[in-house]
Amino acid sequence: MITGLDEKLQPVLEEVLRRNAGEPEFHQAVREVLESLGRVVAKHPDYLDDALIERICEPERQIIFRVPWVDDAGQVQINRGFRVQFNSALGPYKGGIRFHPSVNLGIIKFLGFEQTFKNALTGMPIGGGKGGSDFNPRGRSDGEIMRFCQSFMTELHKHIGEYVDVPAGDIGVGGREIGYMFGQFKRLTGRYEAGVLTGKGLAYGGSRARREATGYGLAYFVGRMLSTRGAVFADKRVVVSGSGNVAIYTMEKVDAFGGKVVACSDSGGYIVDDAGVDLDLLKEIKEVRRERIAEYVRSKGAGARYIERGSIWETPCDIALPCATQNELTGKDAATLVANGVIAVGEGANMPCMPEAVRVFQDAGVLFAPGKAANAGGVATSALEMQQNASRDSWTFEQTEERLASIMRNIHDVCAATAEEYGSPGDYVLGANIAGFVRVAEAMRALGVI
Ligand code: NDP
Ligand code: 2IT
Repeated sequence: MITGLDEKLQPVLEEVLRRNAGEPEFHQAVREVLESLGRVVAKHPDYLDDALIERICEPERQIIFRVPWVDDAGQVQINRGFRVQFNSALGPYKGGIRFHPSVNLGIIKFLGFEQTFKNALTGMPIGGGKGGSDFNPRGRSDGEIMRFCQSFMTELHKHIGEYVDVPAGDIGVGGREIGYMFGQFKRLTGRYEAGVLTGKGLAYGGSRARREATGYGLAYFVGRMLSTRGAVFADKRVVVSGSGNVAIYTMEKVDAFGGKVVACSDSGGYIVDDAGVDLDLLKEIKEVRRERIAEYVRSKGAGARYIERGSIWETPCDIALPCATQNELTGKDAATLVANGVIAVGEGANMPCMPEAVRVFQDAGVLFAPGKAANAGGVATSALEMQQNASRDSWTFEQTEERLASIMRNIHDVCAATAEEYGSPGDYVLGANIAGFVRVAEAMRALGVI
């Protein structure tokens, strides 16, 4: 007997655990969604028909391949590449590519599963997928990154396309890597198929505001969530973990909303700057020089401090925004945040809060925004990039950001309304899981048993 799960969904989870052995992150993601679905099947038992939920938990296709490349010393290196095409009921598979040494099949499956519901929540015609490699980009030269990306795409190009599967960035994959991958796709296929990848540079078919979209979208979502309690970002102390794409543009929008970001991190440690993190300096260190966060304190001088390792969540704050990676915020961290008076938590990363942490926040009445709703602005703007590519158009920054803001308002309101409809007002986890599920399930049902 699995606790917290509706009796009728027990065999579904048991089967997922059995046939996906050794994939704890995938188990965690599936379990969290199934826990929310108990109320759906109680109201609409027909969702139990035709193994619909079992099919949603099984990826449509999983591709694993060898990625050989030559490093600067002339040595041959081997990595493993993945693309999991999870669900195409709503549109072509869509989701990022992650380059990080921790990548394995279970990680990519958890991300593809989450992506399916996230993409459904955007209301745009995109299915769910994810890819990546256990390649570690840290310390690699531009030439090595390029050769790796070219080798990765040499296999991946057989499986993607504007109407098939549209990858983008994620951890370790930003504008530079997307450029190298698009270049190799174009060379291999002889086609300028701009809509095959998103997150492209503005020089060759990218969308304005895509780089900013995940972080800005998170700030819009959390801002609207705060407003349900009459609160605002202005004058709040905010802690943002990570210092990559999502973290930096979250900080930029929080700043614009009048909040004060006092801490951020990378995998080596975190910095605290009570005067407010200097974003120009942070961008210079992270985006241009590609250095470690410790460098911030050396460049900034007095006032800022660096804490090697340790938990960034010990920094007292009103609002916490985890934007680094999965399971980075434990139950103990959540208890510390609650003790320090946190009022809202928003997930910029995918599944950064461990299940115990989510329970601690919800039991304490802290506003909690789950990643599949709160960080959907990135993929939503990717879909806007696909629209611009398809119509051979290019929109202004303001126009694109306005669309993003309206999509985030809509996702927030759909999650809130769904939570209310299912008897738990203010439970955004339940609202996001149910609203995402219903959209995917309805499309799958209409398409027959496929
Ligand atoms: P980046 O590679 O730009 O930045 C990642 C940041 O997180 C870096 O500061 C990195 O530190 C830190 N980090 C990564 N792995 C770990 C780890 N194992 N332990 C501690 N810190 C770590 O990635 P993104 O900003 O694009 O992605 C961050 C999160 O947001 C991920 O969960 C991603 O899936 C999610 N996301 C991204 C979207 C996007 O559009 N890019 C959209 C929606 C969600 P270091 O440099 O030391 O490794
Ligand atoms: O997790 C995510 O939503 C992303 N990494 C962005 C995916 C995309 O296709 O833009």
